[in-house]
Amino acid sequence: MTLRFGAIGRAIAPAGASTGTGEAVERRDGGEAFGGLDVKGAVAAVNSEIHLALKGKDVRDQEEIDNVLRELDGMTDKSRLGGNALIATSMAVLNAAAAAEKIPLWQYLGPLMGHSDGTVLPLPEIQILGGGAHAAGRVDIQDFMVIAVGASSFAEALDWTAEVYRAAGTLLSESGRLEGVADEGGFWPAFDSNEEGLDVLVSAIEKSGRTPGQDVAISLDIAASEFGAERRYKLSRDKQEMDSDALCGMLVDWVERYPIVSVEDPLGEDDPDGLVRFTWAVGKRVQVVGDDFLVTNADRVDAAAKVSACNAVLIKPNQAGTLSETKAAFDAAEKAGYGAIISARSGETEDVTIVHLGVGWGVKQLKVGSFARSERMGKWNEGLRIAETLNQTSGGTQPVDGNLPPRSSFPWS
Ligand code: 2PG
Ligand code: MG
Repeated sequence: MTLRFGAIGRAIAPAGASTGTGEAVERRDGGEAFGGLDVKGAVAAVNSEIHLALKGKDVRDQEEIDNVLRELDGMTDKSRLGGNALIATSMAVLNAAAAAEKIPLWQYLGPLMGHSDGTVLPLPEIQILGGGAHAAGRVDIQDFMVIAVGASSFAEALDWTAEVYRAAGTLLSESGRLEGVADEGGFWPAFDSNEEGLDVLVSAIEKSGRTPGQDVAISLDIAASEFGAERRYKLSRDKQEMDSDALCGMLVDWVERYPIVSVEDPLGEDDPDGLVRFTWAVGKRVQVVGDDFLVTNADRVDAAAKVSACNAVLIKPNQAGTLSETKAAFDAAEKAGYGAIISARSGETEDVTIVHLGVGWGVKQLKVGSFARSERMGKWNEGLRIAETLNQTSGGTQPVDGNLPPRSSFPWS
């Protein structure tokens, strides 16, 4: 996006391997080239139709521009021009607006969106082991993550997690269970059961010198839609097929026995009753996050809040298709008293816009995969740079506050 006076905004659309069916549709070319995954059609849409529709518009009016994009596409699922074409444009517009003001995007967003400058740095949620669709189903559970709930700053949370990641790598390779790294940089493990992942996390946290639950706690993305449909779930690693109640029971048991503070997509996107039951069972103690179920959609967040399905929402801009709709989903979460986590995708790029959205909008948690691979590290590093600027301004250390209480009273705490 080039403005009349020369400012430039640039953005790249990410892609997900485990997508919710309600997401904005990503437009791919199909056919032979690149296994059908080429995006020449979406790029052509940006350079022709979208270009013509936006020419002469004021980039400071993000909502107006996003409305133009939505109406131009004309489909509720954004499949005509492509959710990838729309979100890249929408983010480029915002980046151009900040560039025109010659200030970083997070700073531009603060006053514009009614947040005071950088009062919050999001608490990092970092993957240690990758599974599910990100590791060819090597374990059924998709993300085994940690959250440094006891850390007092963004930098400290990263330091602690780096040590946990290193400890997990050592534990896995020493026991012959390390096969490589998965899509988001977490270790690709050779486990005989899903629960082994939880044991490795607890051991890794301890090995790194931290107290599980108090300093560093566990967070899981079950991504249950990937191994279940119509309330039947097939856990290949455990050689078990379960109904909704049984899976719910297994996860509640894990919450009882392990220092878990957050569980994402515990049941399938087509199992709202299961999600309500799980939230009733553990929602007071842990964060229950809707990703595939809520797909960054304000209406879905409103509807979920009415029946208490989940108590937090994952915010992924490309699920919504425009930034205004992404913000609306976040606002709906705030209104409902739901937690929010701004998140990258498994198919990521060097684009760091989401980190700025997190700080600028005041989203309290940030999920961008593991502590490896530059498309991930670029985002953690951007957070560090923002934290440094804030520290210089305030003359102190900017705290992180993920609104996640630690968990205690486990045998090891
Ligand atoms: C998720 C994301 C990130 P994907 O499910 O939360 O872990 O994965 O981009 O494949 O949907
Ligand atoms: Mg998810």
